[in-house]
Amino acid sequence: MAQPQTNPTPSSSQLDHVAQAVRDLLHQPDYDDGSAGPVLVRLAWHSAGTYDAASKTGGSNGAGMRYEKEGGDPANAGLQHARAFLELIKKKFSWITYADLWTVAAVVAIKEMGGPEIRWRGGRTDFTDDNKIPPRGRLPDGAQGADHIRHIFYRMGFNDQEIVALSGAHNLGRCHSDRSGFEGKWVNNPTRFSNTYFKLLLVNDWKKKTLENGVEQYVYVDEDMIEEDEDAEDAEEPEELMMLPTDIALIQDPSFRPWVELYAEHKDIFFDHFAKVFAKLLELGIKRDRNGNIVNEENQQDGYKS
Ligand code: ZEM
Repeated sequence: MAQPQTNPTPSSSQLDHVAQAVRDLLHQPDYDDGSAGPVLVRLAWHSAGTYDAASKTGGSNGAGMRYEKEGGDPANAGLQHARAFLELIKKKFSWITYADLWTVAAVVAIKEMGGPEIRWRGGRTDFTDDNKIPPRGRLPDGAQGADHIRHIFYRMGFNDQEIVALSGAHNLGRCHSDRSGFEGKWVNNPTRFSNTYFKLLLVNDWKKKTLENGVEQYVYVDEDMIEEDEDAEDAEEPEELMMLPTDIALIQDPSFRPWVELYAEHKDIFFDHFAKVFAKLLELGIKRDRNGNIVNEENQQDGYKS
């Protein structure tokens, strides 16, 4: 029987160097809205969001997205950009595992974009082959509704409050038609972490729109703003904001909606709940010994030998 392997968590001075390197690469004038931050957050989320509590498989240990089996999953389209940004840091600090780097980068990025401090623990190992990578299909599909969201997130061990708090990450970044089929950003300033997403969900009149590619999403256009702009000569074109069907499900579902209302009104509560639930997300499927070192158990070693 193989001895359980452990990988010591990086020291705090080692981590300081990595955190600074992440902060240094966030500013990317030629990429999206000028920041690598949002796509780094999505990388960490998708690396962890494969977790299945029943079989204790998946999760952020392993960095399976380096392999085609997980990296080539259409659900992960676009995340190669995040991995390429972080490859520069991995080259400089080769002692850090990809699995630790991808998760800590999100925590640093969220803080740097104005979000809360999130507890992060290291010690993840990288898979050396693709045997332990779980099957595709565990990540959520934005075209679906509340039942689907619950099915996906209950599988990971989250409750309704945690689902809504996590969804607040859609304050960040945007959809790309060549990645997910959806198009546009949720909020006007998508590189600033805040509770605006929840406010917009509640105040705007969201209308279903079918994009040219046939994908359905919800949009909001401020009609007053357009009329005012017609008179203003060099006014910027107001960009249409969007919501996924799964985002709209949060205001239609009677158990999700009160959390949207709470977070829209109380930014501090949202920040506190988000910090807790994001830390929990990054620890899914990770078992630690008394010293905090990760224990790679037999069931994780065996994995999917298909
Ligand atoms: Zn997202 N997300 N997500 N998400 N997400 C996208 C983008 C981003 C869903 C989803 O389908 C999509 C969580 C939950 C859920 C981020 C963070 C988190 C996109 C656009 C889609 C389609 C991808 C593209 O085209 O590039 C669904 C259905 C979810 C649950 C119901 C959770 C939880 C997140 C973190 C805690 C972030 C930061 C982005 C923006 C990425 C970027 O590149 O700008």
